[in-house]
Amino acid sequence: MENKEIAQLLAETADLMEVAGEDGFRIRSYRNAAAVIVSYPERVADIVCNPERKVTDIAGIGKGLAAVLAEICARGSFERRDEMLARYPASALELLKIQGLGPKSIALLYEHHNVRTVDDLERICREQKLRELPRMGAKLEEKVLRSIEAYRKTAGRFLLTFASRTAAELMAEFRALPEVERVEAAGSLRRGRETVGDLDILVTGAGAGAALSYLVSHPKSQQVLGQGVNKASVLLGLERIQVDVRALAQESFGAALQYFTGSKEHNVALRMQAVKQGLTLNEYGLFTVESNERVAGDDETEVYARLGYKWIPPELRENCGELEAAETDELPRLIEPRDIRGDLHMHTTASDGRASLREMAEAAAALEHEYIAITDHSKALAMANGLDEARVVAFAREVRELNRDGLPLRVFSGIECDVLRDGSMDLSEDALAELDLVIGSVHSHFALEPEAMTERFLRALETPSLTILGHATGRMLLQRESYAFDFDRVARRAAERGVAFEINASPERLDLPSHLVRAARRRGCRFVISTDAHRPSHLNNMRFGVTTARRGWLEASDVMNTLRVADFEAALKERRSGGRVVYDQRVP
Ligand code: DGT
Ligand code: CA
Ligand code: CA
Ligand code: ZN
Repeated sequence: MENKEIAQLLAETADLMEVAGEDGFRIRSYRNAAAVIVSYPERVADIVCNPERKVTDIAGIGKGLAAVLAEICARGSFERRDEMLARYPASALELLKIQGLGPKSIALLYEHHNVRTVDDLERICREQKLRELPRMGAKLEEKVLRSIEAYRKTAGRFLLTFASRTAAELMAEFRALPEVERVEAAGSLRRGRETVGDLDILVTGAGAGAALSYLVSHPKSQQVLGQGVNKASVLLGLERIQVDVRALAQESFGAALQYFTGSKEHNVALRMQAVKQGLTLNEYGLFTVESNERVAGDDETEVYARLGYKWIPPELRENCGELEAAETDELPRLIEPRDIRGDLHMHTTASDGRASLREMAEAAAALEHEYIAITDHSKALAMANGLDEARVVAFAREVRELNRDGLPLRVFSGIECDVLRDGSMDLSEDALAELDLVIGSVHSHFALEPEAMTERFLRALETPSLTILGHATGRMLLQRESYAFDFDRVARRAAERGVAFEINASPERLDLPSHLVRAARRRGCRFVISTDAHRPSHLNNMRFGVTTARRGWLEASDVMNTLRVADFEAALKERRSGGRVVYDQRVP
């Protein structure tokens, strides 16, 4: 059992105990243990099973918890959790995710109205019964209804990182089975959507049927949703992510890959084109209507070619103009991970990062970057120990010196400077001008009126030293929506000012969203793709940013950190001297 799974069992039990109004001490000790275990560097289950080791040696794990952990490792649950689940339905855990409702309110709703699910909760609010309960009111009713709406939009979806990691593990297991030939991911995962509903995996070969049996008896399978000759579906892991696996004949693999990659909208449009040409397209192949003769199927490129299209990269398959572009051979040459030569947003122990400048530089060099920018926070983020003017000036000097004495790659001095409420910068222009590069980011006052938020950005864009707008919409995937502002006005001004938009590759952000990347490109904006790493391992997230860029139709030439170090430095200098970069004329 993985640490994350153990931690989740403890945390969920603590939540249910809180609903039950139990003793706070126990609840805190479970929560504390969950936090310790989830970030513990070794597998806690291995320690529990090893007679030579004592799990109580881990700080925060006492005798009582040691017994609980032994029970979890032996049978996947523990007594306290079973008691709680006998008392409350597992769906009560879902209620805790509705913002505005605490455990006490949930207990009240359960007692008075038998509210067990989010649907129950919605009904009680609509019937205006919530307001009758002690310490609740009409305002809360409205708030809960809004929270339910937000919850439904994200419920049952997973971050792209989690989905791709889970799929990769499972696919490696399938590939290791005898007589399995091809194993490919399809669906939204293949299209690189920032969140994924379920995993769609396709398998061919004589062993494909065995892959289905393997899936339904997988140790992590929580529930089998269905098993047939050609398809099996399970809910996997404690996250209960749905996995659909299909066993296919080699001759229809290309057609199936095309069909199950979607999107649905892209497929509908493609099938209409097929019909116009006297053909039918389904997951088994492309056939003539007249004689039902197969004209394509084993290869995806051929399916597209037979319909008169160039092969379309999965990231573009959203029925947003890609078919028209593929017909006239005007698809973009999308940027690829290997085009990236540097990473321009990362933090160190100088603010809220976990590693030193040198450690980050070494990790980035190991990824074959040619350069990085160190961009710690500015002083407005006091909690993160942000830099003030004096520290910025000293830092710029330090970086100049370090570059002279043997860093593994070129380091640019930078800052992630807060854009304050009124659009002014957190640091003086004199200090900012000492640095090679300045990212302006909004980290506060998210709830401004749209007009005020737009003005805030427009004012920030006037900052002479500003190089990049960081994670411009502020969205946190599955948690927080973008704040409201007039993106188009900001993009137009950014293009005029030569300020680049960041595509923040952090899997929780992927900000800019791809549709805005595309909109900004049409306005002539430039981009950078950066990881916003707070520790060396985060530098590996670059590929998710590249995927987002691809979904926004970007080519390498749209992205500044594809430049060689000398050219990148020249571009920074040009920007500094007030010179405007001249942009290509974009095709709308
Ligand atoms: P997700 O899982 O919600 O993140 O999104 P998808 O795109 O992976 O959707 P999913 O798993 O329901 O289906 C995978 C693909 O299979 C989908 O993109 C297109 C195809 N597909 C599934 N059901 C239908 C359907 O009823 N009509 C059409 N045209 N295509 C479908
Ligand atoms: Ca899917
Ligand atoms: Ca599916
Ligand atoms: Zn930030």
